[in-house]
Amino acid sequence: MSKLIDSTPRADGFRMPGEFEPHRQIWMLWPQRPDNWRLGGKPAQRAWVDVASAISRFEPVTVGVNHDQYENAVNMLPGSVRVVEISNNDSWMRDCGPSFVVNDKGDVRLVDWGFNAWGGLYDGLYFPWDKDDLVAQKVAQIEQVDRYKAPLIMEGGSFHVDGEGTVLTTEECLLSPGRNPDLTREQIEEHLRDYLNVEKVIWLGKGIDPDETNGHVDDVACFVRPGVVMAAVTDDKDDWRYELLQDNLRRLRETTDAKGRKLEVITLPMPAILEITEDEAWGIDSAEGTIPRRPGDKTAASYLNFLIVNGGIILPTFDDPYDNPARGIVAGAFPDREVVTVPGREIVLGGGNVHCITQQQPRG
Ligand code: KQY
Repeated sequence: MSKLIDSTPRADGFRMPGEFEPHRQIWMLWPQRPDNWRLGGKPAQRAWVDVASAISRFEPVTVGVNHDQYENAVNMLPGSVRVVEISNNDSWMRDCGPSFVVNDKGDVRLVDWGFNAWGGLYDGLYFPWDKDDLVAQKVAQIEQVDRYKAPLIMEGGSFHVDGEGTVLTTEECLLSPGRNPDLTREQIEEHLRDYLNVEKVIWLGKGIDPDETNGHVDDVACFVRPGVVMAAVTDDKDDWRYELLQDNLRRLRETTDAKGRKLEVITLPMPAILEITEDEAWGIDSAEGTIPRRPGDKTAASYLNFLIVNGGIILPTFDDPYDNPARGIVAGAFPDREVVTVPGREIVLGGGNVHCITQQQPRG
């Protein structure tokens, strides 16, 4: 049975673990919507198979899928992947899915955030999003874990925790008018404290995709382990992202975490700005209420959008000269994990990457 708990993780002694802590499994959602994924989602489905196969080398994977794609997903995915029917509007499990929390006894519960497709009717990316908004509740039922409903519109890609009381996020996203316009910064911080059980909120400024997620942090910074963060940078002063990435770097170098530690910051280069080609844009259906994709549109390609799994890292690459240097830096930062690369272009055409399409469930 999964109960809705009328309390908060903080009050009950639950905390969200860092992504680098041991997992029970990874959750994903199967892509299919033709106004976001080109050619009816077929190339994206192949990319999902690559990602799910790479993860299953390290830990179990469950993929939620709409009724009409159930059989296809079962046939395309490796037999080791569990496929369950979860109706959804699109495939961003990081964002519409739950955030799991654990206590010292090993119990696991989850937090169900409000989801409004990255900005609702203000600047959201599609309408409706009602199926996505039920995904966390369905995961709770499937896993039989109790659920907290947070009074906050927020996506999993908009924050990272260190598991020791610190959360990293961006002002651009969490203070955006399309999410919680009635809440002050202080009230948002209070909710983060209560539902993630953290003491310290580190506010970065901006992310690299203002029109997509309003600047999710998971493209620009993450925790490697408590006290150590990785931050995306570019050397190219003509790149529009240069200044905002430098600003984030300054903030990280100047701050301390919940334990009072100064952060060690490892920098990771960005790939060159990756644009949608005419051919790629042609394959995407145009639909009212969905932001159009045009040739020349810039994507949010970033190596930082990798996923940490048990014993491994799943790193997107882009046929870019920085692919190998980035791989080397990530491998050096995580010496006990094997870095497995997957092609990231097809996923980023839809607006995110490996981290955005996955959600970890801690072992507890
Ligand atoms: O977390 C993400 N990067 C999701 C982006 C959603 C894009 C929808 N087209």
